[in-house]
Amino acid sequence: MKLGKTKWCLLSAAAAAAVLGGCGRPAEPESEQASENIVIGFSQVGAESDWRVANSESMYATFTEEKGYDLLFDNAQQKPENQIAAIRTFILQGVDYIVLAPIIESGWDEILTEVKDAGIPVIVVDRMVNTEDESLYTAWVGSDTYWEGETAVGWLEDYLQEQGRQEEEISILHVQGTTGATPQLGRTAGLDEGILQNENWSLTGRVEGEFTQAKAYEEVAEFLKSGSKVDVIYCENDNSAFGAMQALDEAGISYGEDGDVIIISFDATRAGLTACMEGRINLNVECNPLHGPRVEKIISQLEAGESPEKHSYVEETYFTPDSLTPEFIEQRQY
Ligand code: GYE
Repeated sequence: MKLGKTKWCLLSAAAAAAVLGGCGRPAEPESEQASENIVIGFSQVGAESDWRVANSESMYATFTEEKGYDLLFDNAQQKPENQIAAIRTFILQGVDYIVLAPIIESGWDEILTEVKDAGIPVIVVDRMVNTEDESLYTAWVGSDTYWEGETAVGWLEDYLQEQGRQEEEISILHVQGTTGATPQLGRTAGLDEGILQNENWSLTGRVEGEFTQAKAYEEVAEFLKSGSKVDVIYCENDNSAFGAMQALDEAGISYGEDGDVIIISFDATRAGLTACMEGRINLNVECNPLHGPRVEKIISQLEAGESPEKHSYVEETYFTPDSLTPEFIEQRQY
């Protein structure tokens, strides 16, 4: 069913006419008029991490022209205002669907109301939006980052117990992701709860890694200059773990299975799992970026007039060095 095409042409003409102040029907490019495809405007967070690159690749690989889609991809470069501008452009272009991977949870009510008024369904993917009114988006699919945080903390409790360190004072350095992003909120909530529950654990520092290797490296290197004791570095994604490890290497501090500092990471990308298999990362909690087919399923349901589930969570697991082999890592898609 190609309902999308008709709506797209009508809306793009109307929207563009509105912008031109109603002074006549604007010319539409040939290719747009002829398109039978479902047009998707995708506002992506950025390219800050290996996870994100895998996520973008999954969207490109799913929404191909051969399969009947036109994917308009916008990279917001980690700036929320860029996402708002991209969405406004998608409205003017009269896309059939807007897919939004929001950088942060807040600040969506106004623009999503504009999208709703334009009659375009919004599918939120990966991170969540925190809106007054849930009817501002049609469906969300992503990871349970609160589960991920709790899982990491539960593992750390067990690991310290196994090592007979359950009574020891444990100093944790926290490398946080982008403030206000769902994976930061979920993973941080797990750690905060763990610190409340274990009175021998304390936060020795909290730095902003912004989910990138470069920022995490800079912040951890700076922190290490203080000479404070660090037993655990809780990194909110693989790339920030790489940055932290780089800083530890330079400071001559050992880490991982045979080292002095326990490294916890999230994502379980190939590079992250390789570091884990080598014993450099002690725990890697999985976060699956392959959302293209999941978003496609939601779009197919909408095209068929069905109602997709409002929120769907991806099932995930976690990895430690002894649970990994090169063959296993090789066959993973990211
Ligand atoms: O963990 C991180 C990325 O939103 C779940 O964003 C995603 C996170 C992922 O930059 O690597």
